[in-house]
Amino acid sequence: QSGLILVGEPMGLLIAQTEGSLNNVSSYDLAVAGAEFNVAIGTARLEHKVTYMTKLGDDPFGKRITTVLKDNKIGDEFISFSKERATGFMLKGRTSVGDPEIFYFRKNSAASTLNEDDVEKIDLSNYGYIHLTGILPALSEDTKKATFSLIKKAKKQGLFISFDPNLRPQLWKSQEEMIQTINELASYADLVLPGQAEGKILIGTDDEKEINDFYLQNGASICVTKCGSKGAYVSTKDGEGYMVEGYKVEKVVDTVGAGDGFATGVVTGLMEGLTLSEAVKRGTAIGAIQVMSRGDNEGLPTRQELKDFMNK
Ligand code: KDG
Repeated sequence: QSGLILVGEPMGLLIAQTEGSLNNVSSYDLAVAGAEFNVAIGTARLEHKVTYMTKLGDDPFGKRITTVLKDNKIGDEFISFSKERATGFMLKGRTSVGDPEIFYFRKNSAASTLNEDDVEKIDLSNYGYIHLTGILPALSEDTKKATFSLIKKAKKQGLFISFDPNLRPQLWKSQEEMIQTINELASYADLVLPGQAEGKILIGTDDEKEINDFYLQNGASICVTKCGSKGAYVSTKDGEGYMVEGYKVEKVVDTVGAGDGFATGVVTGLMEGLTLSEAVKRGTAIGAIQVMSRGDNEGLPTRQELKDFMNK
């Protein structure tokens, strides 16, 4: 009953080989992306039982994603293929300052058709943990309903639910709908993992203590707000509150995926029975390792790599 289950949209990822606007880039490296997918890979690299559910197109991106799942020994029993719809993909720019430019080709993708019937099929009794993000409900009305029915089912069955808001304003019809949906989903979670900038949008403040207080009052038992290179601020419903310092990174290569690395660290830490502060420390370590790598998941560490990094 200890495994982790994730549901989300994986995509082909084209990473620009040169800096500058995506409109002008002419060569790309091909990889795969997806927030929940990244967490699945990170969790599998740390040798945990993990299953990932999605719908893929019957196309080269879809096939490549199934290969990555197999190579990483991620459970794929809930993967289905659509005959009519394609696997989504995205372009990612290259930059030496701030976040890279992102452009999605995912509207009406195969994964956007995941619906309540699909998640109804999952037998959650084999899992102790579920990790969800705010991306899945942003894809379509179907995925929004599916996310709610899944989180409610997980709650009823007593799984430990972690939730990362992962705001993607480009995917929502309106900012209002985004805020309302994300905060409502967060109310079912045991652990909420917002970023400071997300707090500003979701509740109107980037003060980490205020963000955590909001999500604790909203229903969570733990809230950890990511404060970039400073680390992360932890609050629990028992009244604890403390900062866990981050790791120094020599050179930030690409910020995308840092939050997924962080979630991987915290969730696997809790799965292994580490203390909350140790689990969050692991989160900051994997987040730091992630920003040093260009891909969204290639840099995710094995157990030995993580140990070496944390001991350095
Ligand atoms: O968190 C990283 C993700 O943003 C990336 O891998 C792709 O899922 C993705 C998205 O929607 O941006």
